[in-house]
Amino acid sequence: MKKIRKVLVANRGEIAVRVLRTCKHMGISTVAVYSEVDGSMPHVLLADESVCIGPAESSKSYLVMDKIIDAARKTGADAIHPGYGFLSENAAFARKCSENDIIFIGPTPEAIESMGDKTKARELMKKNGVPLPPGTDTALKDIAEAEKIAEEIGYPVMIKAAAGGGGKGMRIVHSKDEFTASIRTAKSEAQSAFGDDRVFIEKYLESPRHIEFQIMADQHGNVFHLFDRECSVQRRHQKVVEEAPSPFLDDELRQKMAETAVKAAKSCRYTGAGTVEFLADKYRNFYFLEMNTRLQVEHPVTEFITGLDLVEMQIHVAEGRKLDIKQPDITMTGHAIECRICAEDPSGNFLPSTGLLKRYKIPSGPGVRVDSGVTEGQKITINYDPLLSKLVTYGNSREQAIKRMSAALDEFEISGCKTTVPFCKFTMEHPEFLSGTYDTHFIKDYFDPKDSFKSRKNIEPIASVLLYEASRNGMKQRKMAENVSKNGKESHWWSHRKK
Ligand code: MV4
Repeated sequence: MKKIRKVLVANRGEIAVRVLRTCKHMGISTVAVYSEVDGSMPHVLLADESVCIGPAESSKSYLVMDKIIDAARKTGADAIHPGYGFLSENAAFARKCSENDIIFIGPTPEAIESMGDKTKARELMKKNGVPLPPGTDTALKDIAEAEKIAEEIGYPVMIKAAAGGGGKGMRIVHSKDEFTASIRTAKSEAQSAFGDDRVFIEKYLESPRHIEFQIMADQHGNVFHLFDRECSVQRRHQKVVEEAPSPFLDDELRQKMAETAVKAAKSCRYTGAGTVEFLADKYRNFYFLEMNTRLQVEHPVTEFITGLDLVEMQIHVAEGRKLDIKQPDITMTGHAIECRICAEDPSGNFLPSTGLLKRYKIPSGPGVRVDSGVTEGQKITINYDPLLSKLVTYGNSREQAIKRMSAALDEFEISGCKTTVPFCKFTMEHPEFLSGTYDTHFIKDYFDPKDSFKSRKNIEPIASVLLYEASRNGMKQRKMAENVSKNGKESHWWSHRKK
């Protein structure tokens, strides 16, 4: 057991601020690292100490292991928290930390490696009775073998890169005659993206839901789950809206998936915070997708429904403490929703949006949490991930959490770059989301940039402008708009499903 006295946060933006906050609550000294363009970022101002680690390019700063280690040694930090992204799932970095007698606040390098290689992960899951989509659990040897397997499992199939994850290097193949070309392309993409051309095949699950379970495990063999999160509102494998608990699960299925997630974590002797991702199909079967060996962006929704501080738990585990809880002590209450507020333009295919953050006024109020990584006056560039902040709301019910989210989105004032706020607002109002029956095709099926902001179909034009304006500045106009639209045609602009 080694008490951690000073933590260096090897990250930037909202997650760096979030980790620093818990360190402060725990009386732990803090060190921030920053690139030459990040000197006035909130995380630098919040930390007790800070070290410049180089130019704006991540490859010359946040991703340079030796610079992070040197900053820790120079400031006497006894632990490093990697956040997510950057070096958070880099086994070599975890190894380098321990070689320098610095605690890596995360899992062992071995756990990172076994879950990072998707074929190794599948073999381990299969051995431990964790359900997988039908397919191969080893990398394919040659195209002939691959073709035979694809025939056996039946089209459509999904080709995935062993070194991939998060959707990188994935291809859907709908028929035999597309297969050879697709495998060849998938292999060359995997080779250029990961330096590893190994691929495997799975049965493609149509319209699945993406449901994940939070895991927290200590170094004494205790593994707990902290319930589930629904992450099906995704765009090109980037989650946009997440919620906990999933509206798809009932108690029975939740228990089954939770036990499976704990089994998956135990199979790789996992320690720390991790997430087991599943896909669930419309027959309520579920399948292991991958395990993320880091704290996830969307962890605040789990913190809201369990009342736990996941970063505090990570630090306790990293100190070697036994988690002094039993599974039944971990309960879930209420409902939480997270919207990722990104500098992207939803009406421009979510392409990154840059500019100067002229106005940045965050919402607040009962059940509202904003994990913010930026301040007014800051330059938004494409140097880094476009995530500006996470807007998280909590309610005693899903409906209350949604209402609070919708109101908080109205209150959020951001100008100087486009953001995903209007898309999140669209989601909070969409019947498919409101009913909880959405799946991973939600954005593809329902979100049409042309329709949803400028003019809403089948509603009198005046009402659509008022509705749009009302959604941006307050109730009065909205009431007017709704009255007008009530007298107009009843059908909603969103009632068509594009399928
Ligand atoms: C799948 C799938 C359907 N069938 N695998 C893998 C990475 C993760 N981010 C999404 N992944 C998926 N894997 C099988 N066998 C569906 C997804 C998936 C998805 C795929 C394409 C486009 C968007 C998606 C959103 C969520 C899940």
